[in-house]
Amino acid sequence: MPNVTDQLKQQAVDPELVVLLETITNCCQEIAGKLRLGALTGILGVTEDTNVQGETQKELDVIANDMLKEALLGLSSVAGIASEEEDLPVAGNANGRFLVLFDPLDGSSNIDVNVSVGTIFSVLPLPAGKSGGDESAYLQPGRAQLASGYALYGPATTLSMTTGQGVQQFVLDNNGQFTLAYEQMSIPADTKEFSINMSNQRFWAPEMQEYIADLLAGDQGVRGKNFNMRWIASMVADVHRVLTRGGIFTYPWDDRSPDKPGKLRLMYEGNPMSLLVEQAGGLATTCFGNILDIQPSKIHQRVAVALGSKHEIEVLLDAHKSALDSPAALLNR
Ligand code: P6P
Repeated sequence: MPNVTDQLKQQAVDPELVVLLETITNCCQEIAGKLRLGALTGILGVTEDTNVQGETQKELDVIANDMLKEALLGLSSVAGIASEEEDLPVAGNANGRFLVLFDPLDGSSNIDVNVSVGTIFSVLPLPAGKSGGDESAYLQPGRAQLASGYALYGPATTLSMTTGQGVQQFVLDNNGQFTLAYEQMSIPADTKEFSINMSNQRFWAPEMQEYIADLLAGDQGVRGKNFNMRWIASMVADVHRVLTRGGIFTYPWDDRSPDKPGKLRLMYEGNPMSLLVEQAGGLATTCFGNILDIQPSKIHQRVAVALGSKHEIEVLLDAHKSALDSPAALLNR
């Protein structure tokens, strides 16, 4: 079966983009190796204590960040990178053509309890006249992405990726190769499974409270069918389940911080995942409009997210159509 390089070449992807995506894939393979050893690596946790070697203990997500940053900035094609772990973008090669954004280890609070975490990445073109050290170069709508994907470090380490020709899923095999497992991932249009952090229920907008209440009412309510719920609290794992068997994943606006659109980040969580979901036949919305159409204003800006099975997202959008002038809607334009 083909590996990532074979698949990208078969899709006639730009050769320099192939090398860039291979570089990310190789980093994900190294990150998987570190995670697999768990506490034995001596680099888990979130403390600044010294580890067994007497070195200052760094968070694993900082280590993953530094690995991706060093590898990508070493490519002549990369004009710059932006990361959840970096306050500002980091300029790369002055003649580079690509900008790479990533969340090096999403869900890292789950590492200490051995729950799946992931690496999320997004590739944008460098706009003419801009440099990779200039934040404004990155502020492009998600629809401009050339590629996006994630590695999921779970019972298997998988890599799901799109270059605009559907979503391919690869599995890390015993030879250290990501081997193609699914050529076209497809999200079922209907679902009976929703994914939300129910502990925030009292903070949601009324429209979201009503939409979720209808799911909970099951076949006794207006939906006329029962639903199941999942919440892994690791976006990569929850989105992977949606890509694999359908469902709706949502982290909506809530009034704990009314001036924030949502918890998740647009540029390196919302946009890359939304491109994958749309490429797999699903929908990705803020509850008020397509995530991929948002014109970003800040590199670390947040966004409300609801993504997954097309027909279920349409029910959610219908539930929100009377709230288009609400605080949540105005913040998520
Ligand atoms: P909560 C992980 O910290 C993360 O950014 C996403 O991966 C995940 O979906 C969400 O936050 C979980 O948030 O509030 O349920 O802990």
